[in-house]
Formats: sequence, C-alpha cells, structure tokens
Amino acid sequence: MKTFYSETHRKHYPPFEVFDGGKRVPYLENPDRMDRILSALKQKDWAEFLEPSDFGLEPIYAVHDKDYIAFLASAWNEWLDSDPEVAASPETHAFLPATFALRRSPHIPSTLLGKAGYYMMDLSACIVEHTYAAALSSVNCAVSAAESTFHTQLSAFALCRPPGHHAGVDYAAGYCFLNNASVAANWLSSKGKVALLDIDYHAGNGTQDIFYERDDVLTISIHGDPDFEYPHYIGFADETGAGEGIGFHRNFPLPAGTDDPQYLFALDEALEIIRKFEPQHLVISAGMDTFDGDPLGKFKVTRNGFMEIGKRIAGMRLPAVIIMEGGYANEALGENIVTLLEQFK
Ligand code: OKP
Ligand code: ZN
Repeated sequence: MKTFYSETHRKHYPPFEVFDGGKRVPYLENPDRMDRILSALKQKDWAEFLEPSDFGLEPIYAVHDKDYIAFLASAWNEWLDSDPEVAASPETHAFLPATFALRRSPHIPSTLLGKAGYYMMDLSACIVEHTYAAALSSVNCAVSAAESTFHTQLSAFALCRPPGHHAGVDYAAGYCFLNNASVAANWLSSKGKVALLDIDYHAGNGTQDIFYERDDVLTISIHGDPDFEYPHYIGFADETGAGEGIGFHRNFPLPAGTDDPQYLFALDEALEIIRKFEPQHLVISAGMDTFDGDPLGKFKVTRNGFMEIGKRIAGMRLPAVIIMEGGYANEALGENIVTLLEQFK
C-alpha cells in the first residue's frame, strides 16, 4: 500500500500544551507517534513509502479561508518579534491566545492576539516556528494519497502529522491546523461523490463545518458523545446538515466505555448510509484513540476491534484514502494502525 510520509512534521513539536484546569503538560501529539507507526509499517512488506508531491495552496484555499492561512503562516514570527522573552528562548515557548472570540462579532481584530483568539478554538493547537511548514506537508501527504487512489483505484495511506479533523474553514483546534482529510475529500469531489468517515475518538467538528451545506460529500463521524467529551459543542446526533446539505452529515455520539460490539453496531449503520449514497471514493479519518487505554479516550476498542473495523470498511469495496488522525497510546499505536490498514491491502 502506498504510504505518503514526510519528515517535515518533526520540527512541529511545541514544548507544552494547556490541558483541562490550565495544567501545562507535555505535548501529547508528538513526533514519537510517527516513529511508532513507521517502525510497525517497516516490519510489513506491503508498505511502500513515498514522499508527498507539492500541490501548493490551491487545494487548501478551496477549503480554508485565505486570511486564516495568512495568520497561520505569519503568527510565529510576529509573536517572536513582539516579545523579547520569546525571542530569548523560542524553544521554551508556544504561541497561544488567552482570549477567545466565541464568534460574537464579525470583526476580525487587527492585532496578533486578537486574531489568535478569533482563529484558534482551544489551547492545544500550539503554534511554533515550523508548525505551518508541518501542516502544509501533512496536507500534501493527504492530497498525494487522494491522487494515488484516484489514478490507481487502490487504497492509499496518508501518514499525516499534524492531524486535521478539528480544523475548520477558518480555525485551528485540537492539535489540528489544516484539515487534511477535508482537503483530500474536496480534491476528490471534482471526480465524483465522496464519503468521508471519521473514526477518530473525537468528533470531527472541522470536517462537519466544512461540508455542512454540501450534498456531494457525505460526512459521518463516530465518536465520544460531546455531551461529556471534547470538542463539547458540536458532534451531536441532531446535527445532520443544512441547506443543500440536509441529510448529508451524520454523527454517532457513543457513551464512555463503548466496546467492540457497541462500536461495530454504530459502524454498520454508518456503512449502510454510505452504501446508499453510492460514492466514488471513500476518505477515512483514521484516529486510533478509540483504543482501550488511550490517554485521551474513554472507549474500549481492542486490537481485534480494529481488525474488524478495517474488514468492514474495506468490505465496502470502495477505493479508500486513509488519513492518519489521532491516537496517543504510543506503545500500541503502530500495531493498531497497521492492523486497520492490513484489511485494505
Ligand atoms: C485531537 B484528535 C481533553 C482535552 C482535549 C484536545 C484533544 C484533541 C484531540 N480533556 N484536548 O481528535 O485526536
Ligand atoms: Zn481524537
């Protein structure tokens, strides 16, 4: 299976994130995640590693707001220039706002911090020197995999870091800056209908927002119920699309403790909806944080569960672009994603 991967992610490694209760903790979405996945994939003879192509900004502008991209591109350097403390030890700092817009006003402030509170949803999408470069290379992995799948009609894997499904048209959130899966799905949508299935433990709020009013890309997310879980304000079952897109978004919020049988029951319903939609291509937002023991998740999906999930999705017989999202039980992460991917080869 073609696997698109770039080393560019490595320098996006913020020294901390701010967790619930204002706790400063080590950045959980770390380069070690990729190393675990790489070493598990390298033990298999079916994984073929490829550098992503550079698709430039056009496929990104087709999904994201231009001013938001400009903010991402320049935020770190502006932050560095604005504060001598940051300039004196940049490696101990990360850029985050401390005031959030709640989108009350249509006015986007002109200052860096004003913009940050407008374009950032939480305290986990920390910006450092090479964040923008890493986010671009991550999108390029996703579009490269989409292009490969389109040309070969075979499933491909985008080993993306940073992840993408929490990033919306004009905001960063949950370790995500650019929505890799959405850019790939939108790129594929010019070739025919696309279904995007998000199996990350967290609701794919960014993806939901991006395609909410469209009927040519069906989006479905299976996740921890936002009533108790991040992202808290989106991902509920009654959110099913708007305008042209009514009926073309579905959420499957599940309770804490969800195990393999419960998960597979929801998955089967999601796959049935996809089958009826008759898409040309499938995009999978593949987060592995549903795993029993993931530090950010409350589900109990097992290794065997990932095998069954992979089997059932692959059984749809649709060319799939599999995009890496979350998964933070690093010791198990490599084997977990390999188990899922193995069902597609
Ligand atoms: C990214 B992905 C938890 C705080 C949440 C952000 C989580 C982002 C998850 N109490 N921090 O979907 O794996
Ligand atoms: Zn997640």
